[in-house]
Amino acid sequence: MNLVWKRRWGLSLLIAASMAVQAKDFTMAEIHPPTHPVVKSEELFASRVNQLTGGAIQIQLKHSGQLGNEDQAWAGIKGNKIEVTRLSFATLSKDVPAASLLGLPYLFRSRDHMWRVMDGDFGKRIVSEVEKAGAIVLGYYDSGTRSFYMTKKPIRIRSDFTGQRIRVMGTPVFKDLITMLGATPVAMPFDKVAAAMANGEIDGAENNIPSYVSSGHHKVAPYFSFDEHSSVPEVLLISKKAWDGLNDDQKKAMRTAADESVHLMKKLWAEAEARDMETAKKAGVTFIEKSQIGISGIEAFAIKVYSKHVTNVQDLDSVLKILNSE
Ligand code: GTR
Repeated sequence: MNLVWKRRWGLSLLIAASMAVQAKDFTMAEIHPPTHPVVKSEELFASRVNQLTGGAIQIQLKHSGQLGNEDQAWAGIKGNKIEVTRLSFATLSKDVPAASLLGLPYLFRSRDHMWRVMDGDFGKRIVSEVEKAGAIVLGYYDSGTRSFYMTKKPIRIRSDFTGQRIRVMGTPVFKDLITMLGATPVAMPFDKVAAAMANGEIDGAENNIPSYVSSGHHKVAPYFSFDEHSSVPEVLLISKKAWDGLNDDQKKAMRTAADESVHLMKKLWAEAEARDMETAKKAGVTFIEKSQIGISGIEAFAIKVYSKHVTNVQDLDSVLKILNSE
């Protein structure tokens, strides 16, 4: 080998070595299975990050709860065991005060209202509180509205809650909502709910349509009442430590990939809701439309949680602004 070739060879070895040093392997946790629309959106996110960073960042998506439930994923982010995840804001409510407000019943009048709020000042408050808790918000995913579904009889009026045991996410707002409605809240991780409904430990739960169907809950709880009591968006996060280790181009690539993924999710979400409603109907689910439900009676009890959970001036200001915003 002559000197010029030796130099070129040495240089390419150096470049390869430095790329190997810089390549980052990130792990991403997700509880949902591939049949849930969010997993397809996350796959796009991971592949676009890989493409846009020229392979310098590889994201291994661990779906179907391979890494545990959402509380464990959030603990993994804070403890720097994993780098990326998607969570319900309910999971963040202990560490992110603004997140618990998002669980307040009947807070948003429509999905468009919710998106405007998340894209406005309240969204900025969330971003800064999440950062203080140890993570960077990359985007918000659509997750529709949550409604009640029961194993033996439908919810139509407020008194239908009496004596029922209803699963909730482990956050105070959701627990208190069930208590205010006259039922007993039972907090448990999402992956335990189908079995608990099948063995009678609980009488029902609440969720959006794609989660209701992809988890198989529709097979054991065939009475779905569209009361749409809450609309909690979900969040795509990266740990602060992982974020701080990225250069500016990589950060930009992450944001672009997240935007594309959020955009795809909006489209997939609408498709999944329509498709999963059909699947549920074919499986024998009875849907109770909003017009067949005594919503105002239910709402009157549900909103009692506001006085318990909106207790400081900042939260009161945020909630009033949300309620009064277009
Ligand atoms: C789903 C949501 C999850 C989790 C789950 C639950 O709709 O996507 O993040 O919040 O509900 O009820 O635990």
